[in-house]
Amino acid sequence: MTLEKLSSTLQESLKKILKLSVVDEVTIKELIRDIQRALLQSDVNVHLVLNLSKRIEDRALHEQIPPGLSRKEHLIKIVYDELTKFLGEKPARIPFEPGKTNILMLVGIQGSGKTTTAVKIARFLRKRGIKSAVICADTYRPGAYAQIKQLADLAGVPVYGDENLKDPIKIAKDAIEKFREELYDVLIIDTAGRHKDEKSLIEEMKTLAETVKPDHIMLVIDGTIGQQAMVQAKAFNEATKIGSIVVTKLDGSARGGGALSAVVATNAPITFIGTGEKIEDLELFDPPRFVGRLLGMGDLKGLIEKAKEAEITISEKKAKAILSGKFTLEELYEEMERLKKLGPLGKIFKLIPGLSFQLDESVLQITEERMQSWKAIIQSMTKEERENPKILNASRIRRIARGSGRTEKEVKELIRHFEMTKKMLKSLKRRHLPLKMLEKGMFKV
Ligand SMILES: Nc1nc2c(ncn2[C@@H]2O[C@H](COP(=O)(O)OP(=O)(O)OP(=O)(O)O)[C@@H](O)[C@H]2O)c(=O)[nH]1
Ligand SMILES: [Mg+2]
Repeated sequence: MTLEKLSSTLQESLKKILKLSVVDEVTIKELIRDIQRALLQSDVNVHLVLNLSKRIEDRALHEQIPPGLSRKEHLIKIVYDELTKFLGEKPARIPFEPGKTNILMLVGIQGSGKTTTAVKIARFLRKRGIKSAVICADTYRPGAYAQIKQLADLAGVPVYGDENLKDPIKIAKDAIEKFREELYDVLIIDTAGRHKDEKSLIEEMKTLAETVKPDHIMLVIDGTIGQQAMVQAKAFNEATKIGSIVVTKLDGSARGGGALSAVVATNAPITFIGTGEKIEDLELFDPPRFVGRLLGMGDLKGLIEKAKEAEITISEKKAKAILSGKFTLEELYEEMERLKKLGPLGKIFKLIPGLSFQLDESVLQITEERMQSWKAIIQSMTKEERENPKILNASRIRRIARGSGRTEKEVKELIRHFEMTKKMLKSLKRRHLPLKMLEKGMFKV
């Protein structure tokens, strides 16, 4: 079961609960069985699943329901709480100590995403004012230096490597000396993934770590590999103390559960997750947010943070107004223009609480061309029309079409789109429990 499927299955199970008029012991047990099945099929380790479900069951059956909450709300909150506890309750921290050159070493098997992640992390840190560079200590993979150089150049990240040297230790030492003199804050060492066999790979990592003495070792795990993740994590952890884990490829078809079990196996937290092939597809791992998304609750904070990164401001007030369906045509346009700059709209909309529950795909198919056309149409409207599109009758539509050089069909399409978006958001506001819980401040936003 992929992460996406896990997410929709969990959402389905919770929706089933929301529809019931009474929640009793039978329904609680049924929900727990649904959750167990979904987690097992996503490769989460069986012992972990049993522990987790036992805790949910105990609390759901015996805990007193806090005042102001219905039994259903309480049950959903327990599921959310326990899943969050399982992954760590606080957002990850960047392993970085100011005032010195921090050395971060990435390890992991072939193709797990080390090279890509090294550059992604360096870029992530540089964006936050932390002077970072990458070091190519992979002397096995043909063209390893060329690969990392190309990625690093693209991201504006300094890189050190030597194609002619076969000794990763010498390369790492030279690079560290050079960058230390230049007062770098963080150096990220990309290491080899391919070797004669896994044993000799782990042996090389051990020697490298003993000589270079990194401040922090990150294990990079491919989020699509399932149960093997736990075995791999254990093997690396025995050789070199793993400080934290990066789970890559948590986009598309990732099962994710195996990687999540690896977290528990090594007792190391996840610091970052990779969510795509592009250099900016990296997120600091935030368990409450992750679980919120998994359960379809989305996260307002995620949206606002993303907006910040793209240097566009969406105020929390505005985001809430949009979510409550209180916005005018003009505002809809402005928001879309902003959101468009943040990358694929679909990705952004997924961050909005509850929206992933009932997303109408056509709402997201907004091309540059359509935006241009809408801009012209909105500009041809009177203030009154923009604020209250209900008054748009046939003759007004004809006038607007003529004034904007667009067809009447396009004008109608915009109005329909607006109404649909508004309706969708309103119905969410009315029916969507998690959103209500968000407002009550039950989730950290
Ligand atoms: N979709 C997706 N692809 C990723 C992600 N991270 C890495 N990849 C892809 O995975 C493949 C392997 O990534 P690399 O960074 O070369 O992996 P590596 O661990 O350095 O590989 P070796 O050096 O051969 O051990 C590349 O095609 C990357 O584009 C991710 O988060 N999402
Ligand atoms: Mg590599």
